[in-house]
Amino acid sequence: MAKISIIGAGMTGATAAHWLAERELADLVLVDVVEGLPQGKALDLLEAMPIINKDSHVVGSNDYAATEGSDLIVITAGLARKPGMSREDLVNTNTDIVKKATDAALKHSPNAIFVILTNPLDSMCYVAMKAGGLPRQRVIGQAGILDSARMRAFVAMELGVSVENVACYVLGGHGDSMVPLTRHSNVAGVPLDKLLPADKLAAIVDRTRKGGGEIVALLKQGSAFYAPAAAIAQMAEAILKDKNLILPCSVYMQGEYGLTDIFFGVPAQLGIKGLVKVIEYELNAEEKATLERSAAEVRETTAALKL
Ligand code: TXD
Repeated sequence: MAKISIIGAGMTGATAAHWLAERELADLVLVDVVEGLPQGKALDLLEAMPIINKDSHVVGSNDYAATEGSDLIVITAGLARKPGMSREDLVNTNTDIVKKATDAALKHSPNAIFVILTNPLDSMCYVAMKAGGLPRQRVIGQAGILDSARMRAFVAMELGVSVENVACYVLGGHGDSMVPLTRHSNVAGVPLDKLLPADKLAAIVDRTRKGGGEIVALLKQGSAFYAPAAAIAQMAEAILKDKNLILPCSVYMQGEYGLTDIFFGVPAQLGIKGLVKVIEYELNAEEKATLERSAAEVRETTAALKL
């Protein structure tokens, strides 16, 4: 059985464990700094396995020794912004957390692939890659699957079709400047702009861009976790089953889309070694300009990192 360790047993970490346990894909380890939290959630999840007839093994620990020999390390550890905390404070704190988590996890799993969720996502991927001295194949950030899934959900609702028929592609940084590619998105092969009037399509794009904020405003505390965690499970399955599945993920740019030295959301083919390759769409001038704006934002945050 493969082994996945999830660092950070909060809302997204524990929910990812839940989705993963249902897939019976790997043995699971939850790690957190809070005493008892990963142990309690892991035990509760383990006790659910007889009910759903799955043999996923789940343990929780405050010690990285439990992660020994993991194939995949998922980092969700981090703090959310608290009142009085600037975005910069948050970046510095999470940089420190992600750096230490990467180091500690690597000591016990020197060959693991890293999937990052902690925000600001694209910059935290950069931190993990640099801190671990990892090749780009082994650090992949989750953002695009979630953003694309939101857009798919909104299109399916608007048109009254199955989500299975809706393919949407959202590229770019994980922020309000993300780039929903409406021209490439379609329903059963029919481009979205043939199915939806321009104003409806624009409203869907806008709601997608603000999708994270919509959930935060409703929850009042914390942020989305079901969908981000489901995205982690999909990435883990693509990697561990060596599916060569193409998913929108944040990966380190080496010239693709004219971008270098930042993590950025692009269609990425995932297999057993992590990133196989980046898929490049032909973009028109307007799409290129939107992508460049998004890249500039990511570049700015990444350049300000205290590594
Ligand atoms: O799509 C995406 N990339 C995002 C990202 C979608 C949802 C959430 N996104 C970000 O993930 C969010 O902005 C945060 O930066 C992380 C985790 O979000 P989550 O909602 O899971 O936060 P929680 O519930 O606060 O959980 C974080 C846990 C919590 O239990 C802390 O005790 C733990 O992280 N934590 C640590 N664990 C291990 N090691 C260290 N150092 C540590 N510090 C905090």
